[in-house]
Amino acid sequence: MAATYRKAPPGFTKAQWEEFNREGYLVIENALTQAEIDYYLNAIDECIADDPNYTAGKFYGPGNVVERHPVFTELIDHPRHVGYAYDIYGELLKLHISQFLIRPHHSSHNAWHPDGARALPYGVFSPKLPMQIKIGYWLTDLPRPKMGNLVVMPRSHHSQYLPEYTKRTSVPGEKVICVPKGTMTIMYCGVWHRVEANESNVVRKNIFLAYCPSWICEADRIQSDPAWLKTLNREQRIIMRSYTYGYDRTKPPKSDFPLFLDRDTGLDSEAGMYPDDVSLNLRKRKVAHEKWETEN
Ligand SMILES: O=C(O)CCC(=O)C(=O)O
Ligand SMILES: [Fe+2]
Repeated sequence: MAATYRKAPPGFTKAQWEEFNREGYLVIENALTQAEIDYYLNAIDECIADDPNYTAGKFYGPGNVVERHPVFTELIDHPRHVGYAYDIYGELLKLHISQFLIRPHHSSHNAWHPDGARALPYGVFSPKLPMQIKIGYWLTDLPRPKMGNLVVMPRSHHSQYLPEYTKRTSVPGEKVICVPKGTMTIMYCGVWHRVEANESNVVRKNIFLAYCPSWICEADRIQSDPAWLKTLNREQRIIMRSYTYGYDRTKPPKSDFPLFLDRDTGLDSEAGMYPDDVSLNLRKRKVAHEKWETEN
């Protein structure tokens, strides 16, 4: 069968990777056109229209929205962002969580925390790299603080402790993310963050998609609906990692390789690393940051 595999879409530039690693987050303005913003806002409206769990004026943040609306399904492997996640998790890429968040005036909001495991954080095992990243699409203008903004503590992603953990207090050095609609953010899971109170009359709306390696547990599902999985393209289905045998998450079946071809070489593996008889699912492939490291 002729290979119909896709090349990995674009991801981090080296400068973006350095900034992301240094600061713990990245802000990319003008990632969405107005038409795309409206497209996503409309999908949120369609989801909440018949949702008994949604109450106007209250915080709402359902998970697994990729399974809920075809517009969000498209985001699983959307070429606007999936290359960034692929640059980190490579052939074992998995969707960790998909959410849209609605944060109206004076709605509940969270306190300082890092994402991921708390009692034994990911950073203990992975002090150099994020075990989870969160892509944010911002659908409403957030020009100033106190609009339900995401607040991060830059450069805190390698710290296991923050004195203000579980508190909502403002901390010197914190960065209130004030961005125009259409902005995309990428957050390192270990970075300490909280959410501002929303004292404005703007209802903050955004989408989050987190990615992780296949062997980290998913956050918003155990398995996906098999009938829904059948409607997905190959890459989307793989990225959902809806395996029935547990260890497949760690060692996915042969048919799930390659997820993508190398964006530069167009190849499914690196030449000269293994004898020909070692199959693709058993071959380690370098991810982008490993390649940059060897360049230095
Ligand atoms: O809504 C936000 O800006 C961040 C929410 C958050 O911290 C989380 O979902 O883990
Ligand atoms: Fe969080």
